[in-house]
Amino acid sequence: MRILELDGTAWQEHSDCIRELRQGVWTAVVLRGLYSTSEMETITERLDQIDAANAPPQNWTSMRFPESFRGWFLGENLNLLEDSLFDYFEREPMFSRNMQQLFASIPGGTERIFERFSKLDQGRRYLAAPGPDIDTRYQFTTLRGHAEGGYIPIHCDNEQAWRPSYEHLLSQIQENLFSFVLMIGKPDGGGNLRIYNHRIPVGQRSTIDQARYEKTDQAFMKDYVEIDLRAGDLVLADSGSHPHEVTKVIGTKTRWTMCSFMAEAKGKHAVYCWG
Ligand SMILES: O=C(O)CCC(=O)C(=O)O
Ligand SMILES: [Fe+2]
Repeated sequence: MRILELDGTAWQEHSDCIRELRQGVWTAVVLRGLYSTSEMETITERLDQIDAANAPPQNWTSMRFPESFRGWFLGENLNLLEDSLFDYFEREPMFSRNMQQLFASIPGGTERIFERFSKLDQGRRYLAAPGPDIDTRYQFTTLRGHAEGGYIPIHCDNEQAWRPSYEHLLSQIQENLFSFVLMIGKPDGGGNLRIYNHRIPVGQRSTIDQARYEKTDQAFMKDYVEIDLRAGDLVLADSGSHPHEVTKVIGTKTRWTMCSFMAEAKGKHAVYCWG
């Protein structure tokens, strides 16, 4: 496994590193300090407030992870939606407005992320995946809170695409998914992204259980890297094919992140994002 760490202005010399990530040269690319600590403190305070009183006009749609994960979303996670996507696209404009308000006063807002990606991907455009009707699009991300003891168990993101809610999106994208995680509010401990040194190529549809059994469970579970993000750092990961998990959050501070799934458009002219 190879992790590329880009500090300061080092990213300017890596205009091709996201293509390399998709090709398997890198398992993950870490962008240090994409936002400043104080910018992330501002967002964390706003999120804690939204969380304390989720009331109009900040009408966020929220969803929960399965109960034992002690996590929730602001915005809607495609993986957990019903196959009909009933009303989902109608709620997208409100979601985008809420995201804009959340990042108000932060120069560039969330566009800072996608502009940087574009520069690391030979100028490819990054945008919300187009929906089934001409003026619709997918919600481009989700925000996630994880409380004390919260976690995400081991999985590969490509598995999501087998769900009925992905049916339309799959007709728009190349099949290997990747993702980013922006650390907004770092918990006191834990809550790290742990990536295992194993790759399940897209299309293979073998399960992580099979991989664990083949390598022996112990050998598999010991062979990983943990990405330790500070607030304002972002990781791009080949999370479609690498098994990964989020380790348990320690302490009472909420782990706040923003996370999108991404894939090249069918014609490879752009990269589509969704939450
Ligand atoms: O929050 C993270 O670090 C990873 C999230 C993740 O793996 C997922 O939502 O699929
Ligand atoms: Fe994941």
